[in-house]
Amino acid sequence: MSLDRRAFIKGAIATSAVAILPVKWVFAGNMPLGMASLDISSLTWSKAEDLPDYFTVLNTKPLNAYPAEHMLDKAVTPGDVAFIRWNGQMPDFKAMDLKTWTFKVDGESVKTPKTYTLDELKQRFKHHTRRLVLECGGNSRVNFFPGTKGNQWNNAAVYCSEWTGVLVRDVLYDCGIKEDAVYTGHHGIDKHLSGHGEAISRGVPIDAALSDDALIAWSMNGEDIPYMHGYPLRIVFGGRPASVSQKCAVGISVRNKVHDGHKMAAPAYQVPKYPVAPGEKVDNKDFEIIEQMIVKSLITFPESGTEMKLGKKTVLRGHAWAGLREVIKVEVSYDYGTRWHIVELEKPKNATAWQQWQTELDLPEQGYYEIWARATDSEGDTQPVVQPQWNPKGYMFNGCHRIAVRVV
Ligand SMILES: Nc1nc2c(c(=O)[nH]1)N[C@H]1C(S)=C(S)[C@@H](COP(=O)(O)O)O[C@H]1N2
Ligand SMILES: [Mo]
Repeated sequence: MSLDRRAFIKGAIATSAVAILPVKWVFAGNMPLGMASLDISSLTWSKAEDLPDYFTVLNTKPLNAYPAEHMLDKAVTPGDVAFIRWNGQMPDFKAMDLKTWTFKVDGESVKTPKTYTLDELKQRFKHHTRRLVLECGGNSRVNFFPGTKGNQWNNAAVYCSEWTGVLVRDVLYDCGIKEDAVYTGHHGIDKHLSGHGEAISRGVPIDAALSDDALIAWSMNGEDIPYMHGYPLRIVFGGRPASVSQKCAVGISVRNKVHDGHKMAAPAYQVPKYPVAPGEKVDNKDFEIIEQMIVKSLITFPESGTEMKLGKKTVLRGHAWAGLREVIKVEVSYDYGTRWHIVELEKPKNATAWQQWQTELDLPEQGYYEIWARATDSEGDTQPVVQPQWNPKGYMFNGCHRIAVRVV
């Protein structure tokens, strides 16, 4: 992005100067004098109050908010509908200075620690663009029975945007990695709610950091990263819990042991090593880190609650993804899983991007229906209908997504 669109949008809104807008502002003349136009760009949102009211705000300290599932209908998720998750204080975005922003590579297992400016990262390494699914480990938590503590996400704490940056691998190799490297640790600028220490600092096995699906990105969907999603630089991994995708990133440590940053210890972002009964208490020593997300799908059209006309075919569509695997089949049912119908499924744009599916529905008679979708991955794993393995923190719920429609 050559022009600073963020500054431009703010300027346009502040002055309401119709003449400088690059697009035609229909009915601009009808706007009452002195009224400011709505800010529709997520680029400028910097606090909870800036979010449009189609977000459900779970809490503001820290800020966590999600949209309705049908808002994720597009193949590439726009910044203004992606869920928002902060673990601690939000950074003072307006005080950020791109000229002095640096990214540091350090840790026991790096050969030569180095610090890069944003310009150096952009100039020294090859640029890559990838669609990557970012899914919170606790996405869909609201569906678990018995319920578990934590943010009660609906099924929309997931999105797939297009990220541009450099490969984590290229930067790590530029510094050199010692033989004993086993893990990475990611660092951001945001502070713990107490004001002391990092809000969150998670990492991945070193092989994951050296893969094709790990970026240090400065752009989301071809523009600056919206503040809420990690401006000005984000470490992004597809297919893993989104907690490893550090926003407002300032560095990576190459570690000779599993990273011990904040929220690495059990039970945060961990599940029991063995199956437990729903509601069972589990000792912290019996947890293991969630490294990958699992097969799942969403119905994004039509919106749940839609009325359909009898005898008129209706499009049904959505997305499916499977962590580091590929989805090979999506089926839908409108009779509570009695019969499943295979639908059209696209290949992923790149590994760990979500895949689009669609079909035409012809519901047999008037009345109420539930529509269910389930995806199957390249290893034959599929989504459970009721609920997956219950776990104390309510992670990785991948039961079928359901919507309700009425035929009239
Ligand atoms: N700096 C920073 N990065 C972070 C977090 C955070 O609190 N601070 N939260 C993580 C978690 S738990 C999730 S689910 C994702 C959310 O990304 P989003 O806000 O773009 O949806 O960011 C991850 N990266
Ligand atoms: Mo998360």
